[in-house]
Amino acid sequence: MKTVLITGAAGDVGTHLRRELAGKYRIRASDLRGLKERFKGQQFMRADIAEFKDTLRITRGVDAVVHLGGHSVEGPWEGILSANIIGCYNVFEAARRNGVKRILFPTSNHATGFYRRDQTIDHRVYPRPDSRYGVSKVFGEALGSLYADKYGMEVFCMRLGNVNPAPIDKRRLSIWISPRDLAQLVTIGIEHPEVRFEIVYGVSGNARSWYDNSNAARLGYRPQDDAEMHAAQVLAREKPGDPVAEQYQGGVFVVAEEIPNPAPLPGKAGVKPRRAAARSTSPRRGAAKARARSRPRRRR
Ligand code: 15L
Repeated sequence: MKTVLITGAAGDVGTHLRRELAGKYRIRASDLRGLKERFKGQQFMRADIAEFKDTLRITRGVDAVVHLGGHSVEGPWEGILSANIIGCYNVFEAARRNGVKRILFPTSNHATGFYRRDQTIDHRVYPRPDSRYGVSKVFGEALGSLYADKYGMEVFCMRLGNVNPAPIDKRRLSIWISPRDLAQLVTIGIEHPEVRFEIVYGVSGNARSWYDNSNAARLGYRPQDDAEMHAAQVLAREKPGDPVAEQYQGGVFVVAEEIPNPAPLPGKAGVKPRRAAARSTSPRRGAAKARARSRPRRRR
């Protein structure tokens, strides 16, 4: 049985994945925080991925890494720099030094969030991040590409939508992925013999998808779920959103400076969403500027 390290294992996505993969792999779960839910036979190692010596310790002796750890939403640059840039580099470099070939990098729909909702994009489009968080995910994809080309590592990037038992709003009807579909995609990422460097979209087989996910299909992905079965319920409770955010695949990430952290550290309250305008001295001018900034000049 393969040993798989999951970083960020205490978060929502990590917990869904550990539940789905229990018994299938020898899981080494790692996080800065303790695990709220534990599954039989899964080992826990506390680690701060911003510390290189920690990443060297947790990547020793594993067959594959699923690197979920990091800041999972838009927020202050300092946090993103340390968790998603330095932390991501540490995990790749530590894996390389420990001879771990296969890395699954859960990137995000926010790496391409500034594509419009009337566009269908595939894995070959130029990244259009919608946030500093999105930029950090593009960094991870680029780092994966470097480590594949330069060091022969096998890197599987999954641009995840929203992992949840059910879609929570209209935007998520297009980007939802069920925990069991995520587990199927992760299993392909661990097992497929021909992974060198791949980008796929981590979404279920949603009728409203914005993605041409043929690269995932080529590798054998056959999603079992479709958000459409929840559509009537979701749309019935949908409230009108920000008109700018509504145009783009990334939604509120295209206008917000901070998004509440869905999984704040213990003792730290999640931040309230903050619009770009909140940083300006003149709220009205700030709002106009933020809107102008959030409108891309070109359409790809
Ligand atoms: C993400 O990349 C985040 O990690 C997750 O918390 C959700 O906000 C998701 O995107 C989304 O777009 O719904």
